[in-house]
Amino acid sequence: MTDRRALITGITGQDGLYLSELLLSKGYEVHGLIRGQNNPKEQLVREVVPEVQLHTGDLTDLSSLLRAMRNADPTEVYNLGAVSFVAYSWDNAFVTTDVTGNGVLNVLEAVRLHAGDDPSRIRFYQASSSEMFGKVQDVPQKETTLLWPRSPYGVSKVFGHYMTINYRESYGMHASSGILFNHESPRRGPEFVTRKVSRAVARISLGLQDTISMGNLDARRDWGFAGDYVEAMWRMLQQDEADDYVIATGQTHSIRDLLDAAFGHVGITDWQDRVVQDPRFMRPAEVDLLIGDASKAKEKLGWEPTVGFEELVAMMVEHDLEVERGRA
Ligand code: NAP
Ligand code: G4F
Repeated sequence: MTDRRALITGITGQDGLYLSELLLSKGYEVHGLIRGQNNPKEQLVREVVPEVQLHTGDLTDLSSLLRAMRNADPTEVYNLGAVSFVAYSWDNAFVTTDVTGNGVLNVLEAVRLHAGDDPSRIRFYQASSSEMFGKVQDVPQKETTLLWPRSPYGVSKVFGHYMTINYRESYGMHASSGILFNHESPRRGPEFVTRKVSRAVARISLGLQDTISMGNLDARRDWGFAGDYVEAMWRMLQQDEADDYVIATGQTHSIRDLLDAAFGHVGITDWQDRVVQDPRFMRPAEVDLLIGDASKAKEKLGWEPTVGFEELVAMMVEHDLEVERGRA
């Protein structure tokens, strides 16, 4: 039995899969929390990372988390589980609060109770988000920037963020929070804008679809590659002291830039006729500009992103071309 055991909530998500691969490559025994009585994504986890041991549980059910803690007996816990789609959080604010907000408190409690006399013996990572900056009060945003969330999701993440800090300060837990800016990959859910665009562009270029319906094209995001970002999570938990870190590329691009890059990759330079503006995809309150300052992570963790915006978009479009050609 290895002495490095990780328990990951959100194992079926984009980051859960990349983090599992990273930790397995480092010799960890990896455990994952999976919810529901017949989760359709279980098969994916079993195919991509068959070594991972799965435990049934839900972030809203403390007893299931305690059982998972007892069975996995982890040395590190990564809380990646969440209702993570911002647009959905307005229509489902209570569920989002329960899972994305109160769920963090449940995991912290499970860690604290399982750890016993020495709460710092189990290291904890919380997946905080640049969405917490919302109506941004600094440009670029850093660890000390005032939080001003603009969505029920953002508010829930702020709760989880401060609970993590509070457990560190109250119980001496080794609890760190990664304030991660948007990170993407071919594994990104199709509801998020990068994957929605990469899929549609692949289909349009293959003649399988004519147009794409979009919301606000002026919002700007700091987009990085998910594979780079899980490395930062791991590095945070290897530090002697727990702390909070911004993880970002320091570059910002609009949704128009994203469309330019994705359509450009398949040789379509004049994409305006292909994009239909649809009010259904506009949000009640928007986060207009995100751009992060990750200099603390660079200095303390030695972390830097390795994949730039154009390369990321190309990677995603290429992946979707392959998928769609297989379907054609
Ligand atoms: P994701 O792909 O949407 O994955 C979310 C995960 O949470 C899924 O495994 C999902 O399981 C699980 N989950 C949802 N409700 C649950 C519940 N009640 N109990 C247990 N698990 C539950 O998200 P991601 O992109 O990998 O992001 C990982 C984390 O980082 C999330 O907390 C997200 O909010 C945060 N974050 C993401 C970004 C980003 O740009 N990707 C940036 C900052 C922060 P099912 O498959 O069963 O639904
Ligand atoms: O891809 P998005 O849905 O991501 P969003 O809202 O920035 O949230 C993601 O990143 C956060 C980190 O900052 C995470 F915490 C969160 O869990 C999630 O992973 O939307 C990006 C932007 C928004 O401004 C949105 O209004 O794209 C704009 N957008 C324009 N048209 C669209 C669309 N977004 C989506 N999903 N679909 C559209 O058609």
